[in-house]
Amino acid sequence: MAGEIFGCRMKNTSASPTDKTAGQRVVDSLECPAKQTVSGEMKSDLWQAEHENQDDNQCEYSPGESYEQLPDIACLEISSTMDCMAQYPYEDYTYGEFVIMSDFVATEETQLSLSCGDRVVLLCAVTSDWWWVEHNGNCGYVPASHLHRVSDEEDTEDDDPWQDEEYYGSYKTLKLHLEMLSDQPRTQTYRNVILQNSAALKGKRILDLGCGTGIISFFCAQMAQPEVVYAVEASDIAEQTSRLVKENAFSGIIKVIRQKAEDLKLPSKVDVLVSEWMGTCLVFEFMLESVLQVRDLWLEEGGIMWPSTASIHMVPCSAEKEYATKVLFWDSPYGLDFRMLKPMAVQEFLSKPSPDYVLNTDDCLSEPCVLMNLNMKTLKIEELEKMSGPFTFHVKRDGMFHGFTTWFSVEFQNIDNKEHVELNTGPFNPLTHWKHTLFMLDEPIQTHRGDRIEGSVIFHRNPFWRRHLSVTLNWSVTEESATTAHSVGCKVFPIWR
Ligand code: 6LC
Repeated sequence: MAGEIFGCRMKNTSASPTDKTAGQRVVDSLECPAKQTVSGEMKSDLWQAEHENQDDNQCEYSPGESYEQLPDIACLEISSTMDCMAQYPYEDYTYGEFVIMSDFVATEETQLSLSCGDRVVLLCAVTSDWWWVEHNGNCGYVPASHLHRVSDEEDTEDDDPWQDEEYYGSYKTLKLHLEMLSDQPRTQTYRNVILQNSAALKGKRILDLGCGTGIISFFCAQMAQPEVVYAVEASDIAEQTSRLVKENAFSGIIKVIRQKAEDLKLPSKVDVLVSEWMGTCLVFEFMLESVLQVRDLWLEEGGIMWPSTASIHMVPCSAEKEYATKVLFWDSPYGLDFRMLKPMAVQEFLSKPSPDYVLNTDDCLSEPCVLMNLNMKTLKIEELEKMSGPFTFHVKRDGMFHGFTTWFSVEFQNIDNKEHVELNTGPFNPLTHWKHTLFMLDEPIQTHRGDRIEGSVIFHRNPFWRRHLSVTLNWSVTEESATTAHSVGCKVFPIWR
């Protein structure tokens, strides 16, 4: 499902607690002391995440530089840190328990190296970026961006990191199913896969995970002659799917199972596991985990996974209109000087990606690249925790570099031959309901033909909110003849918690 549905209509509910001016500066280290904090409830209908990005989350200094500004509290008694807290303006960040969102390797003696999932106690929010914490009796600085509060709510037993109620609740009405079914490139691709493999599917046992209204199962029953299709669906829409199966006289083949795939019990393993599990940035929603679990439990050795592979693509791009309407707007609305609001605008509008972006191919500054390629037969669930890929782009024309756009593609390997069917959601293919995802820099960079844009992307799965992730982008821009970059930056984008 596209980001538009799951969590993409975010609201920023608070302004930055600091008056720090946004915008990237050249940094001499790619370690990102970005800051992202989140709170709030899921809004059930559109599955909105309510975020509070308390600060701009783009690097604008080197860790060394910021460290020098930190008070030397290494020698403070813990008991005095409450006084310390009172002196600092980060009231939201009171003494309390936090979890480490992604690995942090200390580069200074006063910092603590911590691993994703470690729990720490915040002793003092010293600056907006560096917090003083305690972990197993040791104290040290950690970038605030790596911390996520363990609220009382999150501690309670009935708090669900998978947000199943909201998640499945959003699939119980027709709205999202209409959007998915109306997406021709998506739905026709699945249809083509079944059609091309109809002979090979004869007598096969098929499992359609997250069948929704059952469209893929219907294609199988209509165009192939499988032994059985298990149509597994956890949301209430399954009731309608059962009625549709009866109405269309496929009860002999399609067995609707209203259950979470994780709780599935089948009489035997299946030959084919088909699912449409892809979300914003491919993995958001992490329905992929359910698919992998079911693969490991219920797919025959040598069975077919559809999709068989998935790739994440990216390109650096100009986004003049986005930048003009969201940031440059504040230069002189109605002839007035509103420039002082620009840092706030950057914080409010550019700290999260735009999941409904439609990239015009003319705005691509280079050829796109594949960041990551996942093999559905071999991918392990643990590998979803942190996924990364490097990139090198060769700028093909002069232009403003406003950010990066990502999309995904999936391939379906044919059963009987080496051919495959592809669904590519990118700007060079027909638009799908997933659209494209734009990640904007705080400030655009003028680039020229021949420049190199290099760096890496890291997807960190949220250790609490299991359907969410953050995307860390590190980049440098180097002129054709130069050996050192003229611009380096880093930014962390939550999707959506
Ligand atoms: C597809 C989502 C559908 O899959 C939607 O109807 C949802 O209720 C169902 N679904 C998701 N996870 C499971 C699961 N673990 N067990 C059973 N049904 C599930 C569109 N979403 C994406 N393509 N991302």
